[in-house]
Order: sequence, then structure tokens, then C-alpha cells
Amino acid sequence: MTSSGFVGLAGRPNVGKSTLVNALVGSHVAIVSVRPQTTRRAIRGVATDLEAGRQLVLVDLPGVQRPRDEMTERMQHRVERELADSDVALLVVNGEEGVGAGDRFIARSLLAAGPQIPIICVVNKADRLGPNEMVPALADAANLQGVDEVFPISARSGEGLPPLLERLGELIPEGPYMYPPEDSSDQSSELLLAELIREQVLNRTRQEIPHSVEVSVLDVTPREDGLVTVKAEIWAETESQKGILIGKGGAKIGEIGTGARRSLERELGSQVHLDLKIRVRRHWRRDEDLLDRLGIE
Ligand SMILES: Nc1nc2c(ncn2[C@@H]2O[C@H](COP(=O)(O)OP(=O)(O)OP(=O)(O)O)[C@@H](O)[C@H]2O)c(=O)[nH]1
Ligand SMILES: [Mg+2]
Repeated sequence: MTSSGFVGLAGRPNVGKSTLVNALVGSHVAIVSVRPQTTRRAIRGVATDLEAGRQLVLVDLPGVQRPRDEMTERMQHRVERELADSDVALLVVNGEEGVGAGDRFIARSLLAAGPQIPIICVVNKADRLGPNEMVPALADAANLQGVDEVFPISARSGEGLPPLLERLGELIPEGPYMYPPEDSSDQSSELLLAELIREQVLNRTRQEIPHSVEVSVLDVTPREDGLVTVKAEIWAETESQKGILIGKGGAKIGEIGTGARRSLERELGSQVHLDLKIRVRRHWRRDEDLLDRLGIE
């Protein structure tokens, strides 16, 4: 008999939820950046262990925050819906910063969203903590309302992940696999490529630019010689943001393009010709129809 279930990841922005999903799945399915609010959509990462007969579906979610516009409001609603539908909630806290008011708020809302759902708290970024710093962080995490168990981990180094996986496997229900075991995520290939390009923008820009940018992949065409042509647009909200993205003499867009091309080549396993344009789309974050089409819901 196999077991299969949904594990919803909750936590403040930037605590390492997407890094943890990638580490548990064993491939780069969710983008990661130094900027808060990197994740915009609920992405399902699939981790199947055929030997153990278990499939964890890890639901990577946007960081919990106070909504600022239509886009962040949608993200927040999605988080609540997904967590209420999970078999297990994984509350991720940043051990380096310690447990704070934001974490207490999220723990309370998890309990309210699904009083019967087990809540596992992971204290992440253990690689940044000395031996005497971890113990109080774990004690604070254990005292969070509704938290049933606590695990110290480092999503970056992989420390502490095997016992966590083991425990999650015990908590999910028996049942058939929900995704083919060879799948690693539920994203379309176009969306994954667009996200990989956005990841390069996030890690190479600052201030309001990361939040204002969206990427759309328009076309992916494999050529006979094995090269893949990818046509994509980077959207900015204003002309001045567009100028910053282009940079002096095209330096910034060149840097983004080179990084993105390498990342797409790793993903596709072939050489890529990346045709990247920057386009101004005013207020795209407030356009409900557009957000629907982008899958930010
Ligand atoms: N040192 C250290 N850094 C980590 C660890 N896990 C994640 N990070 C870093 O923390 C930053 C945020 O990681 P993400 O995985 O994007 O965080 P997130 O919680 O998904 O963020 P949002 O999508 O914005 O909510 C990145 O710079 C990661 O490299 C860890 O275990 N140790
Ligand atoms: Mg994320």
C-alpha cells in the first residue's frame, strides 16, 4: 500500500520555504531569491520515494504578509485555501532571526484554518546558528500555539532533512500516488522557464524592481540542430523601471540575459538562444483579468 498527501508550507517571506521544497524534491522547481516575496503562485513540488512507497506533494506558497494590492491579496487568499486543504502544515521559521510576532500570527491562523491538521514547525537556517543558539530557538518554536513537533533543519545544506521526511511520510494518509512518480512539479514548462528568468531579475535588481517585474514566455521552439529558441518578455510597470532594467549601455539586461540563458540551458539540457524584450505594462499587478491569465489566483 502506498501513501500520498499534501504538505502545505507556511511562513513569513524569505524564511526559506522554496529552498526547502527544492531540497525535498531534489530539483530546482521553485525559484529562490534574497528578496522577500519571491513566490507568487502555489507550486506543487512532488517528492516520490518508490522504495518506501510514499509520495509527498509539497505545496510551496507565497510568504504570509499584509496584502498591499490586488496581487498580494490574491496570494494571501490562496495561502489560506491551500493550507486548509493540506494533510500536514509545515510552518517554516527563520532560526537566524528567531521566532517573532509574524510567526505567532501565522501559527494562530494555521490553527484556525484547519484545527485537525497536524502542524510541524521547522527551524530553518541551522547552518547560521551556533550550538547554543539552536536550543532556545527550538524552545520558542515548540511554544507556538498549535505546533505539534519541531525539527531543526538547514534547507541549504540538507542538514536535518532525512528525519523530517521520515516524519512527514508517517503523517500523510494511505492512498494511490496523485502525480506520476517521475514528475517533480505541476508547473507547465513555459511557466517554469518564465520563473527561472524572473529569478535572475530578482537576484540582480533592487528596491521596487523585483516586485514590479513579471516574465512571460511567448514561444519555445526546438530547432533541428538541437538548439532551443526561447522568446520571452520582461514586464516593468514604468518607463523608468524599464530604463533601470536595461542599464547603462544595456549592461543590466545583458547580465540578466546571460544568467537566464545559462539557467534555461541547465533546465532544458540543451543550448538556448534567448530572445528577451522589456515591455512596459502599467499597473499589471492590479489587472484582475491579467492576474487570472497569469495563474496568480
Ligand atoms: N543560510 C541559509 N540560507 C537559506 C537557507 N534556506 C534558504 N536560505 C536563503 O534565504 C533566502 C530566501 O529563500 P527562499 O527559499 O526564496 O525563501 P521563501 O520563504 O520561499 O521566500 P518567499 O517566496 O519570498 O516567501 C535565499 O537567499 C536563500 O538562499 C538555509 O537553510 N540557510
Ligand atoms: Mg518562496
